[in-house]
Amino acid sequence: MEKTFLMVKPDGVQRGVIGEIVARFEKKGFHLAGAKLMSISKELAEQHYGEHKERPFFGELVDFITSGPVFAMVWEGENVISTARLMMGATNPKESAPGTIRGDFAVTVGKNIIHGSDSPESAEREIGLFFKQEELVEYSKLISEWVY
Ligand code: DAT
Ligand code: MG
Repeated sequence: MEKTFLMVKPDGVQRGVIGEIVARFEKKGFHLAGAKLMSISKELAEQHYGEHKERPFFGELVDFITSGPVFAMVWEGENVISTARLMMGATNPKESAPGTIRGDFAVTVGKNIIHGSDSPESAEREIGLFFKQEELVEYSKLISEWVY
């Protein structure tokens, strides 16, 4: 089954919306494969956001993502990568639709609450950066029969 990497950013942790965000993916029918509250080192932040290293906001982005704990997660499900991006909403909260996570909880692009992988390649890379194999749990739930 497809997996994606999602992360409640430091602003989401400080604002107390970890539970609401987890609840949205649970209620949708996706399957939680791993999760942890953690701090991100500067090195990990620079690797994670490597694709943006030439952008003018790169320094700010690294400072922000290392400014407090994050809640890192791996979720599983059919089309979970693209569906999670839809549930997150547009990168800039001024364009994210109400009903999406960023549309409901965020105001500015610098503090947009959640990260989600944007492709199968980035999901694999980001899961590998943040989680050891033994931190991902394989288990089944009877409810899956009512989702698929
Ligand atoms: P996304 O997080 O939706 O995948 P992205 O990969 O383009 O968006 O950018 C990563 C993060 O960088 C984004 O969540 C917030 C920040 N960011 C993007 N564009 C920005 C901008 N123009 N000014 C400031 N921060 C920006
Ligand atoms: Mg991105």
